[in-house]
Amino acid sequence: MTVRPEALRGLDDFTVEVPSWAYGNSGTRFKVFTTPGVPRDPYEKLADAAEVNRVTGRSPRVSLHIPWDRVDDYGKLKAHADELGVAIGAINSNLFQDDDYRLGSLAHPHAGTRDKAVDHHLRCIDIMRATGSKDLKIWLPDGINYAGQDSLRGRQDRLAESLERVYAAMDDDHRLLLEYKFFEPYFYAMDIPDWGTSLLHCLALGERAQVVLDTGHHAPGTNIEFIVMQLLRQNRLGAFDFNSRFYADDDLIVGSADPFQLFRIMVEIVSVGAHRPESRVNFMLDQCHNIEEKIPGQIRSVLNVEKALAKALLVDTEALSAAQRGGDVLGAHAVLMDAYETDVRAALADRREARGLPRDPVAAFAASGYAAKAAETRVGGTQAGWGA
Ligand code: LRH
Ligand code: MN
Repeated sequence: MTVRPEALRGLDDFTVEVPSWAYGNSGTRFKVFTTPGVPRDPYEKLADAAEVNRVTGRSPRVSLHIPWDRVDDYGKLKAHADELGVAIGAINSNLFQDDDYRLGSLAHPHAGTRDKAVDHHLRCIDIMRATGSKDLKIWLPDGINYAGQDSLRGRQDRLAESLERVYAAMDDDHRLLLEYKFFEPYFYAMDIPDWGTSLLHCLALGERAQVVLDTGHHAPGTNIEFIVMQLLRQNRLGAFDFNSRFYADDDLIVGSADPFQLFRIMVEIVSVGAHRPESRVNFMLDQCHNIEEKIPGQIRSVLNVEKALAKALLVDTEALSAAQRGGDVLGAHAVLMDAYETDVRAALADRREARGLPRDPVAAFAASGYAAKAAETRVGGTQAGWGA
């Protein structure tokens, strides 16, 4: 299939949001590897994220995680972001690193602990106001490890009440993005294990509560694009946390483990125009670069999402629906595979060049000397990230 430039117009205003924590050290319970030049504070994380945007022209927002990105003056951090040409994106709360939350946070049996967790979100909402962020992203790590440990229904009722208090404290132009995960850090039951549970809580809260789909948070073999379709049908797909995995929540580079799955997800997105900014679906990355260079890893991730969307935009929708209507099983499948098997890399490089961007962003970053300069100048202090 030849790639007609006009077929890729759907890429014009498409953006990806990158996570501040991808630039810090990360690892597994076995080891956290450190590398020279890793950022030591949110200011340096933003600078690294701005490098990704400089060479890809596609990632103008950076998600923050609180307290990992705590600073004394969020107005100053916003001004720094403005100077770098990026904006502060979703504010992520953190309910998974506090001893008080051993038995839960927003769903905890004790009202005092729930109050503490709700209060953390009120602080996050203040940070949204100071940074111009419109999205409060809550991944609920709560759950239990043994049958009978707590009432499954009681936890849902307490969670619903806590979420209502957070939602009520938000401004009218704020969104609450609720992320689910089928296991870890608890293993018998997570309190928001799946898209259905997140959706039910969002429907109970109101219009501005939307579901976050993290591509690493499903049981192996789950048809994720089906969930994407269903959440779009309900108008409740608020955001993606893109990454990829072979087994569990591996947080690897999106599209590296299963590029065909990413393409199938983008086909559902394009089929209803949800790739357009007005859909307000926030396409975010949520990854950790444990062994590979972090900025090149982020650049490759943004390019993988761009490439998957480009292939999805090539699907001959007329031929597809004709084959589907006609019950032409293999014909319909072939239409999709034609688009997927089309090499769009040259067309994307041409598009970048036409927009004054490097044809090869990875090579452009390598040639910039940015990494060597960071390793040279970022001496002293404590590197950000796990184990910091
Ligand atoms: C939980 C999660 C969540 C973030 C964290 C960094 O696994 O996906 O989105 O808070 O990773
Ligand atoms: Mn996530």
